[in-house]
Amino acid sequence: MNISNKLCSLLHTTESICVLTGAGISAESGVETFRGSNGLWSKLKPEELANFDAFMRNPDLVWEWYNYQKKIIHDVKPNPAHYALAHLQDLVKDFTLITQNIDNLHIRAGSKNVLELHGNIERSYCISCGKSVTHVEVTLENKVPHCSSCHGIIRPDIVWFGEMLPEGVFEMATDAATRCELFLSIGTSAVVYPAANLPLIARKQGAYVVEINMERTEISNSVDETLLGKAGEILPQLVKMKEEIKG
Ligand code: BJW
Ligand code: ZN
Repeated sequence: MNISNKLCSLLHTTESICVLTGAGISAESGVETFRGSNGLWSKLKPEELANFDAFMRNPDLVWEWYNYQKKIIHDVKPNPAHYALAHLQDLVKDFTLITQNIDNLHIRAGSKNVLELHGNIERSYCISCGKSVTHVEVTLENKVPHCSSCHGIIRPDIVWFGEMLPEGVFEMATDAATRCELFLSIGTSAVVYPAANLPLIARKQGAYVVEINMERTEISNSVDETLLGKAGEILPQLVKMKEEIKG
């Protein structure tokens, strides 16, 4: 792995790291990414699934899709990139992990206080009374689950296009991006806002911003360093370097 002297010396000294992850970090676990030639959305149109109007038009179809996704996610395991980040949280005083992923794999790997910008497929809530539900029974005959309190329709706790991010979460993410010394943007195409603003906010506030991705992205020209390759190979090496420094 080729890293700059600047990144090497920052790894030595920094006690403040903020990380943003996207679908690419889970690719090596077997979860498909969204964009790109083999991404989920090369086969499915996001506008038919990933917005509230689409859900209200055809909740059966949307639930069928998320149940299928849930099963895939349930059957996969965190990969070395998830575990490396879970370990990194113990090596610095100020560590924040922000994810756009809904797959719960960071938490399963042992990461704590994860800021989930786009929700979590393990949770659902009632669109009428807001009650949150952790386990929904969805049968084939009755695909749309209903609330046990008010009989309203239950929806997955996932942030679709045009929806606000969970209250307070983006603010905490912005705070962490603003105060960190090193910001890592990992496995995200950086095209979805407001998440894509976080690396830019961090850089504006003086952080050193490093991107880890298989290919260059929308923000490659705006970051300090791009490490091209698999997150599952690069991250364990970076974290090992930090660990060795700590002794
Ligand atoms: C690897 C790898 C390996 C592969 N190692 N790397 C016009 C301009 C600007 C903004 C907007 C606009 N029109 C609308 C908006 C706002 C909109 C938006 O950003 N749209 C853009 C797409 C244009 N944003 C919103 O609507 C957000 N809300 C909002 O703004 O609220 C305020 C508001 C409210 C009301 C009105 C107006 C404003 C909400 C966004 C919610 C996003 N939700 C989704 C869908 C979830 C549904 C589902 O899961 O099924 O979340 S979209 C989808 O994209 C998902 C992801 O979290 C998100 C980001 O994708 P990500 O993670 O970057 O994945 P990919 O696939 O794109 O990239 C993977 C990368 O990994 C690639 O680069 C690979 O190379 C790399 N990779 N293997 C390392 N092994
Ligand atoms: Zn209800």
